[in-house]
Amino acid sequence: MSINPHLDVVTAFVSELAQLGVKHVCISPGSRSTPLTISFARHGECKTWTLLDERSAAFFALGLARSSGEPVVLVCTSGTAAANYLPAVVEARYSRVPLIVLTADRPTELRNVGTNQTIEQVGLYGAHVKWSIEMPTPDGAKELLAHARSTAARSVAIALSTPKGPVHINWPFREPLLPPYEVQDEVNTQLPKGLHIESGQRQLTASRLEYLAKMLTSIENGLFVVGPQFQQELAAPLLEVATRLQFPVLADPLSQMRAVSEEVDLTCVVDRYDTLLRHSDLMQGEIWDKLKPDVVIRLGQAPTSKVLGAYLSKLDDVRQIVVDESDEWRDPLFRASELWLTDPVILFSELKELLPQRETSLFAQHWLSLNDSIEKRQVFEVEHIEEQYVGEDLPHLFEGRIFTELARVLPLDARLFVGNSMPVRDVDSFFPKMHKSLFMLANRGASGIDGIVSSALGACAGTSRKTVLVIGDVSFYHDLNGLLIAKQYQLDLTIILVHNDGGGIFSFLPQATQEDVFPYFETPHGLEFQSVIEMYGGSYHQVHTWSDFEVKMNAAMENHGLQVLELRTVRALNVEMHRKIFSACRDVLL
Ligand code: TPP
Repeated sequence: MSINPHLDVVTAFVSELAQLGVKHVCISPGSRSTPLTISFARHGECKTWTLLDERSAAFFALGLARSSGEPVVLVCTSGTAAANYLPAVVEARYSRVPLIVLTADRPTELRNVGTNQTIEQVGLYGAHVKWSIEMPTPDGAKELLAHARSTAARSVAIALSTPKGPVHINWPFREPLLPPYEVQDEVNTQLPKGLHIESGQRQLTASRLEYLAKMLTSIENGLFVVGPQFQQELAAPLLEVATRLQFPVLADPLSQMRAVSEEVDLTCVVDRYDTLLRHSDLMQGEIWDKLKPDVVIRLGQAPTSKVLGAYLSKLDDVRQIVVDESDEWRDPLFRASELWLTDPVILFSELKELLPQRETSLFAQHWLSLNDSIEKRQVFEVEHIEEQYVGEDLPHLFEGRIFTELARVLPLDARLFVGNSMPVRDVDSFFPKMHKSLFMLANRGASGIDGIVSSALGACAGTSRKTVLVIGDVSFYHDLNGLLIAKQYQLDLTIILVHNDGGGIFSFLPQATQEDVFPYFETPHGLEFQSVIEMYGGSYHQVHTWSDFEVKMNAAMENHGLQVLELRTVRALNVEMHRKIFSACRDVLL
């Protein structure tokens, strides 16, 4: 037995994680976590990321795990270090991202007795983790090696089982944590390694599938609504089913069904529902009847568009089916009449083989031709709205146009990360459906404006694909710390910073009319970000026109490192432009 028992147990744990294919570990500095840090650093099979700020580290791990679909490990010391993981753990829980959170702790005898840097860590993340366990304090007992291996395997299995999500393992370590010692041979030789985990997705039986295929074929007017979901492979089978059935698909930009490869049929995709449905006063009489479905089939998280949510709520006499791989209740509208608890990729891949091609559908034509007319009008308005402000001494780039421009200039297979607040709403309203495969990401599990820079850096860390983040200035400010990761690891992230000096979204809300209290919401800060960006080794460019934007974006796609393109906009003007564009599109409905 070694003099110091920690490393044997932790090494057994770490080597089991590596055997099971864990590739990335994000380590923040601290003394109590020394056995974990040494073990990961020396083991050599996992890529280690040294990240100073635990809050940012956890969001980075989240971005990395979401974009790869594989579990990422976090390691930190005891105390508030562990508490700083909470926001990202919450996001991971609600957006189903696999994280393995390892927090170091003092042994039980040193808790609740006034010991320094010791807080209640057992169960720290509450219901926001799928599983949590406290390890026994390593004491040299050989059985703990087997337990450590088994726990590592179990943490991977649970993080990856449906629905994916975070797990927490609290590690008590008794001093001395050092000096360094040799790992005993028996850790590597005498125990079973690499537990094989056989697991499957939920699947329906052949007879149920046949029944559903018949049932779907008998529906005249069906409508798909696909909210945020991050399986790119769902687009092809689902859109094929939609084409066969002639069911329109209202596709959230985060559904991965707006920007797809050439071979995927986009005919049924409706991308302008947010503009169409916001005119709820016109949604009655003839238009309402023409667009009203007999059945709605919903997938993914709740759609980004508020007006789409309101529309679905209004369809309270319509049969609504929720398809989900897990039995978490994805029905915030309480309108579901059926739940199909099955893996959507498998379901639609199998269904498409069973469905005949429907010739035409008047219902689909109504949706798609209206979508077409709105799109034409909206594209025209977006291109011309700024002309109304020429001559005014204000920056007047229209924030929504970022996404029509990006649709053109983003290279094939790029990743587009959108910040919460207006970026995610603008991508919904203005990003067109197109044949160019892109991966669209955002933190929509809990929709925080924190940690977005770090999450986007995590998303670009695991790939050679170009990654672009669109973010508001308040969200950018919130996560300035995250920029260090770009400098440390020379990550190629291009950030489009929409600087309207405050929370622009609040100017759209009724709070904007309450002048005395509005400053509590809009929070202008007067910050200039150039020097901070440069401090982190980034290059900063202001953009003044759209041709300038294109030139700088193209250059950014060629260059390396952190690049920030800043657009200065004016909150009040931005609201006015959005309203003018939406109201011009209203004419299409009259
Ligand atoms: N704090 C967190 C952590 N998350 C939140 N979602 C909020 C507060 C509430 N919130 C939503 S949007 C927003 C705030 C404070 C303003 C964001 O401003 P900015 O990032 O500049 O984007 P803009 O509204 O200008 O598009």
